[in-house]
Amino acid sequence: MRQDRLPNLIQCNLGNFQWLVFVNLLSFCLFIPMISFAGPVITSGPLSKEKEMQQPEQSRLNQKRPDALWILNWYGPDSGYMNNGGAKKSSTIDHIKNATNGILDQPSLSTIEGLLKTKEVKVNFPPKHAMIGMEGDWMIVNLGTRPDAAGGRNMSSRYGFADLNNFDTWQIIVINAPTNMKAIMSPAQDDYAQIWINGQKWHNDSEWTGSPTEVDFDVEVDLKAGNNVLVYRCGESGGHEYANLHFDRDTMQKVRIIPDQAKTKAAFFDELINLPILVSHRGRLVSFWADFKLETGQ
Ligand SMILES: [Ca+2]
Ligand SMILES: [Ca+2]
Ligand SMILES: [Ca+2]
Repeated sequence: MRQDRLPNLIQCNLGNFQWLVFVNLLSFCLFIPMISFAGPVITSGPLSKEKEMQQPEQSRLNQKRPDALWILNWYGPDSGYMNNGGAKKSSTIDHIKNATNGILDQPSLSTIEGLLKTKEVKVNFPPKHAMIGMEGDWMIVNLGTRPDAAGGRNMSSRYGFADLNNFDTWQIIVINAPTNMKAIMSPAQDDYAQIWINGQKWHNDSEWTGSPTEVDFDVEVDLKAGNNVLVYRCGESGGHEYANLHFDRDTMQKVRIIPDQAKTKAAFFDELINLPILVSHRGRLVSFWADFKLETGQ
């Protein structure tokens, strides 16, 4: 039997409706592998010390995701680190550590204990590296109404500027998870992204992704029951500059992320105190503050 006759024979033996069902079924079967091979998820994190400044080994996804649930409200220093000499040159220096006399550093800032220190601890960038108007305090960092707001320059716009170059920014969220769980974290940055969660580094990518909604790597991360702190540093050299991030929709249905409505530092810490009651690792219901004392042994 010639192969090109096969569809005709099938069509003869099937009515129009069955034929439609057959075609739809075939399309669906072909679509499943397309979903499976959408791109690899990085599952090898967190990064070991030796790999902290290395590029991901996976190939780039290059996926534009305008409809993802981009996180637009963050918390962070009231200034970027200016005159950084270019994002790559600056990337290996822990400016948070230098600006807090070692009271904080980037990994410890991504812990509840470190985050609470920002109630008091100032970030003192030397005058040459401070933005105009910097007080060294911490503030709500808003990226605008969309991930591609401000012409793809939300590292500048969050501080009221149009288009700065050669600087680093840090932005923080707290992710309140109901249980220990995995989540898929997806950054879109220009230029250099470094991300820590709960004291460990999970992502390092020295290259811009291509657009404010373009994701190059999906990274599986561990969230623990209760509060998780994520610190997202982005280094800018020139041109566009943005630091966007989303999680998978399943995660977003389960977790609560702050800052939510907070417009001030004080309101952010009010949101932190009022996060949902959690089950501690000792198996009893405790409030956030009791949980914090358990974890820190206070
Ligand atoms: Ca890309
Ligand atoms: Ca850039
Ligand atoms: Ca710029």
